[in-house]
Amino acid sequence: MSTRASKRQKPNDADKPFQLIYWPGVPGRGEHIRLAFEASGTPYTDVSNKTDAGANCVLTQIDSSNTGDDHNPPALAPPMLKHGDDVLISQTPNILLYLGPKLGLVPDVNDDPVGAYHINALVLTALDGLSNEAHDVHHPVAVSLYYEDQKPEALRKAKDYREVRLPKFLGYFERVLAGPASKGGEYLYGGKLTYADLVLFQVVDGLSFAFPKRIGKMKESGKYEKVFGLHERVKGLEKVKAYLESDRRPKYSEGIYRHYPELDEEGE
Ligand SMILES: N[C@@H](CCC(=O)N[C@@H](CS)C(=O)NCC(=O)O)C(=O)O
Repeated sequence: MSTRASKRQKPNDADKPFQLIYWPGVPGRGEHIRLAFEASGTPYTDVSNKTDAGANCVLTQIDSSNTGDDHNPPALAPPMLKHGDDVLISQTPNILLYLGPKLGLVPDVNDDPVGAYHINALVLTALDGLSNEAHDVHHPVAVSLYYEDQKPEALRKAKDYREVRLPKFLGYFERVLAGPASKGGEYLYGGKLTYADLVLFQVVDGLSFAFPKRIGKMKESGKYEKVFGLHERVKGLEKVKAYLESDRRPKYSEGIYRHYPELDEEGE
């Protein structure tokens, strides 16, 4: 076995420094990684705190001349996680899958060998419908075009998103919380906080910023009580609360969750 392979199998490498590489200025997908560190009280550095240097760090990583190194393929897009000097991984749910056991945000593999896969499925589902699709509402034609250049398509997509997709996905998570595998409905899986709860918190939070009217009505309907209850519960966790009140929490603006009032209109 090579030195590197044995290093990779070291059970506890959580003492190596963690660095989040993400665009400055928006919560974005980087927020899911920040929340995992913050909620678990894990020290990390966040290059997006330094506006110019942070953007340059991302640009260097995604530059078309970057072919990666002997162990790490290059990443297409942020977020990226650097762990020590030798690990660089990308893709939000993949980074969370890597961090989960190291940060104590999944059940112990010896107690529950399948738990991490359930948590990953919940996260992939939340990101599909409540993050990626939420982004596509304001950019339904092309990421490279301005919102104003795809507004008619965005209006059509927003109506379907509000009326069909949001109820479907929030209804799904309501069922997960009502199901026996949640062990009581306070958290999504196994009766304890996992990173899937942090992801659901963040997507519901972002949607509440982007679609305040629609989410307000869904809250009032009482049909998604458990989902909104989880949002409040996670928001009130001591470490999460302290983070949300700190200047480390970026404000919503021109990221995945954007508030365009016309995309939140009801009853047309
Ligand atoms: N599936 C990827 C998506 C990554 C992604 O789209 N990142 C955005 C920032 S949040 C980006 O810079 N994308 C550039 C592009 O898609 O061209 C993930 O979850 O990490």
